[in-house]
Amino acid sequence: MKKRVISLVLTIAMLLSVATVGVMSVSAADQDAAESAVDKVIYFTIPDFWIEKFGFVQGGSSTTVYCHVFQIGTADPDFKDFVWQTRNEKCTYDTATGKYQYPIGEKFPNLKDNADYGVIFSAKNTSGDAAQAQTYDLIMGTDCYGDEVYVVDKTYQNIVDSSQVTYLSYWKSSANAEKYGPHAGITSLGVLQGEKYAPHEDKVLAVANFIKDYSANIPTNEDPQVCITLCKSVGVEPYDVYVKYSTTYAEEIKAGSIPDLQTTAGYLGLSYPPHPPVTTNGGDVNGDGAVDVKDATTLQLVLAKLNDDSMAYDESQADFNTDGVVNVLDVTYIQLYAANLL
Ligand SMILES: [Ca+2]
Ligand SMILES: [Ca+2]
Repeated sequence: MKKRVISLVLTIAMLLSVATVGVMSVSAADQDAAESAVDKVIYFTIPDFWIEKFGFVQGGSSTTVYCHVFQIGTADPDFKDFVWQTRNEKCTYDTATGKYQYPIGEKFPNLKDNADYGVIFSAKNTSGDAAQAQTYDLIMGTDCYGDEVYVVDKTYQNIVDSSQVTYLSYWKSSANAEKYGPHAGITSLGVLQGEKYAPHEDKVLAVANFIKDYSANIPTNEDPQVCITLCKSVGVEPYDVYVKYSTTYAEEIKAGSIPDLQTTAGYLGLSYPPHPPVTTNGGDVNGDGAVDVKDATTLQLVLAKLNDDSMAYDESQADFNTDGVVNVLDVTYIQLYAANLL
């Protein structure tokens, strides 16, 4: 009985939504035009603590606000970025709303829905002391159009230029705040900074790039080593970083302009040449509740056909490395596992 009531409600809701779509489609063309003019704008407000600290005037002629848009990840040849704090990056102040706005749809008509971008707002006094402040890299997608960026009183060093202090900023809409945030990046010293990777970004490549670009900053006698800690904080497997590095930068490695594979394996705490990580399953071959060296011994005897019927042997536990066959590799991996080497 209850089920029927629910489905009736759903049917009514569906009818209503169909009706609404029907009405909307009449003026769809008009709406599209209006949308591109009004909604493809992003908003910004100078935070009070910037006004106090730097002497900015919200909406005042002595202060200019700029919006810098950049690509994250794969370079799109259609993307043309503007020079920092130049005319095309200027925001306008709307006295009605008390907000700065940047016409992103007009300045960047070719941004793609399935690509990652970043945005930095900055404010500058154009008269007097020329004080300026800027936000830290904030990830942006085309679904951020119409949303507003706000600043919090928390700073990071600029990843590219460590002499610059930048303030963290976020999107106001909760959906955008969930998806996009202060961009996670690796500093030249191998420290993870920021909060999020962009939706289409390759985290494994980011760590590989750190090794390529900043090997001079990687001490080899530290424990735990920089790259191993970095893999953990970024959430990637050292082996995957090794593979990405070796395939992406094969030419540079061959030319000797960046660390060779043996050095890189060392940075990542891998043997050389490294083995792919093993997925393990089972292993309690003798069924005594633990996976230890006794299981390796049992499996060895079974494989050599030296076991007798009195010996406990559970075949379902024997393919320890999950490669589909039971053989001497499983003995080896159980031994490594028992010695805490896996
Ligand atoms: Ca066992
Ligand atoms: Ca196996």
